[in-house]
Amino acid sequence: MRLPSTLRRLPNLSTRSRGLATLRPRPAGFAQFLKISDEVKSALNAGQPVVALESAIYTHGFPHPQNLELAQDIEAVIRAHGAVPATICMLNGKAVVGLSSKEMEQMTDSANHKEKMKVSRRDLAFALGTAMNDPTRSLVGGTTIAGTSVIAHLAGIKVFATGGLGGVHRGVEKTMDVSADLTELGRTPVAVVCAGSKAFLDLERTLEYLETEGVYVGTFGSDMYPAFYSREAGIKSPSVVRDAKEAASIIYASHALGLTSGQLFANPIPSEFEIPNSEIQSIIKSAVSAAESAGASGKDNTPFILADILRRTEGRSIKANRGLILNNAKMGAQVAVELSKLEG
Ligand code: PSU
Ligand code: MN
Repeated sequence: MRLPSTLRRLPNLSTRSRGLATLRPRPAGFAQFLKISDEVKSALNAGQPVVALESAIYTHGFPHPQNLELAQDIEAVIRAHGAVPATICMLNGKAVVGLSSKEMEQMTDSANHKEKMKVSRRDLAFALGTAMNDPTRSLVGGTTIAGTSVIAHLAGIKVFATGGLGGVHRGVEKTMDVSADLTELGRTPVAVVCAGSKAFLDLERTLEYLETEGVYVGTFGSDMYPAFYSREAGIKSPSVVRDAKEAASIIYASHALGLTSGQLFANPIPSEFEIPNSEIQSIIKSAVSAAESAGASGKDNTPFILADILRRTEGRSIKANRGLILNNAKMGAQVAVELSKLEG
C-alpha cells in the first residue's frame, strides 16, 4: 500500500536509538586502529551495558602502583554493578578498548614506557598514524576525557565514567586555555559521569562554555555544581538529576532526537571523602601560581597542578580522588544498565 506523501516523510517511529551509527555514520577504516577486547565486543553486540574509562588519570595523574590498584578497583566496581568496564588507552600502535591485565600493567607502569603521551583529540591521529610506519616505536598514550570520548564513540560505547572534567582555566583572557574536553562534549554523543571540575579551573566560565557547546549538564541530587574535592563551591548547577534512571532517560531522549552532543552528569564526592572548598582553595591558589612560575602551560598545566596539589595535601587528595572516582564508576554502571533497559 502506498502511504500518503505526508506520512511517507515521517521518520520511522519504531526506530530505537540502539547503535549510535544511527546518529552519525562512523567513518570507513577506523576499525584498523582499534583493538576492542572480546568481552567488550560481545557485550556491545548483545546490547549489554558497557562503561568507558579514561587512562590519562593513570599515566598523568596517579603514581605507580596506586594507579594500577585504582584501575583494577574501578573495573571491579563497574562489574559489581552489572556493567562491563572498557578502559581505553593507546598501546602498541592501537587504541585499545578493554584492557587485559597485562595491558593494564603495561599502561600504568611508567617504567615500561619508552615514550609516554597525554592523548587528547588532536593527538589521536599522530599517535596512531606514526605507529603505522614504525612498528618498533612503543608509545603509551593516556587518553584524556576528550581522547577517550572519541574512541568510545567509535567503539559504540555511550556512557563514560571518570574523575574530573577539564575546563576553562583561570587566566583564560591571557592564555586561551580551554580544555578540549568541553568542545568534545559538544560534538560527541557520549555521556560523561564525573565529580565536576577542579576548583583550579574557572568553574563559572566552564559551565558557560558547555552551554554554548549545547551540552546538557545535570548534578545528581543537588542544585549546586560540584568541584571535585568539594561537594560544592558556591556555583549553581544548570540542572538537577534524580538518579541513574533519570540520567538514562535524558541520554535516551538525546539520542532519539539525533542530538550529536554529549551529556555531563556531575556526581558530588561522598561526604566522607570531601575536602571542603574553604580548605582546598588556598592550596589550589598556591598550585596555580607554582605552575605559572614553572612555566607549565598548555597540555602540561593540568598534570602540573594535579601533582602539586597532591604534594601539598600529603596524600589526602589521593584518598578523595579514589573515593569520588569509585563513586562515579558505580553511578556510570547504573546509568549504563538503565540505558540498556530503555533500549531493550
Ligand atoms: N582534571 C582533573 N583530573 C584529571 C584531569 C583533569 O581534576 O585527571 C585529566 C583528565 O584526563 C582530563 C584532562 O580529560 O586532564 C584535561 O587536560 P587538559 O586540561 O590539558 O585538557
Ligand atoms: Mn589546555
